[in-house]
Amino acid sequence: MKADFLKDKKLIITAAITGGIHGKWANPSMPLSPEEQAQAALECYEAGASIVHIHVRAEDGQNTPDLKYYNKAIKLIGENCQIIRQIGNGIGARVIEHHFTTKSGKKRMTTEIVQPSLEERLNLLNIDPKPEMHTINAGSFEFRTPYGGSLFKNPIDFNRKYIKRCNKGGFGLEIEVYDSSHIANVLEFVETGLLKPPLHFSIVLGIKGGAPATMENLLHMVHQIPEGSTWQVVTVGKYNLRTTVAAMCMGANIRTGLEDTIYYRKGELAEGNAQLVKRMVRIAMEIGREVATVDEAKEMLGLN
Ligand code: KMH
Ligand code: ZN
Repeated sequence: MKADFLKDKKLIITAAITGGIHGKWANPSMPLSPEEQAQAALECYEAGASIVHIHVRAEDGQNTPDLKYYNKAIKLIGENCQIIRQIGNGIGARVIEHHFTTKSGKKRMTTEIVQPSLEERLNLLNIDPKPEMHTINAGSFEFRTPYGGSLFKNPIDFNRKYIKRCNKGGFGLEIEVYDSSHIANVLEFVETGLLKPPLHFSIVLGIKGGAPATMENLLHMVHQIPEGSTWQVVTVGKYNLRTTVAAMCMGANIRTGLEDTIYYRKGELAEGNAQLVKRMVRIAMEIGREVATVDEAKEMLGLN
């Protein structure tokens, strides 16, 4: 589709408040407990976000597929405000430390990341109370992080099953694509009628193993998504702000939050998620993009 930067569409802001891997060791303001997440979601909602993208953590601060944390976070967020709750179905990964002593007696440590099983991911569809949206990840690739890499498995049969159950359960879908091949997978689902447009894409850039964060890659991928889709760019790492602002100028929605960037600017950690949302609202006002309310976002995304 064309990047329709001349259309006056309202801007949907998603706050990805926690993320699946790094914790307070990376940024002390990262909300980890359900209570902290509910507070962060409220602050982001008050700042202008209409969607909160969620991953949860156990008491040890590590990622977990345990529904008790999801259930609590979803409930508390819903009690605080009307924000649309979106579950990242990748769940995330646990960082496991391996300590050892070298032959010369030096103490060393390596880390590896361990991802949840597909069964644990499917179980997210049983979160109670029900969130409004789920995220699917449209293809498999080797997801490499500073803590280690592992295959991020998103087989076509798993996605087909997940989408079928989302359709049946009345959940909205956000579709994360990390490369052009993932868009091709989505188009197959459209051809078979499993996915019905308009679709809602996140073009994810900057993850090692996926497409690098360049404007060429962004435009190349935007041009492949079906006409009438909504989209946003999710850039992990140092080009997060530039590509997000570029996407906003191109008529897209935007996502911000500590999942994607722990920094406010180079060398300066973000004070929290709301600070990042507030900056996006200021930029939107400067370029004449009106921020969508939750009701407007629901209408634009076809949510009940
Ligand atoms: N941090 C994202 C790029 C999901 O939400 O399901 C990967 C992710 C996927 O967390
Ligand atoms: Zn996520």
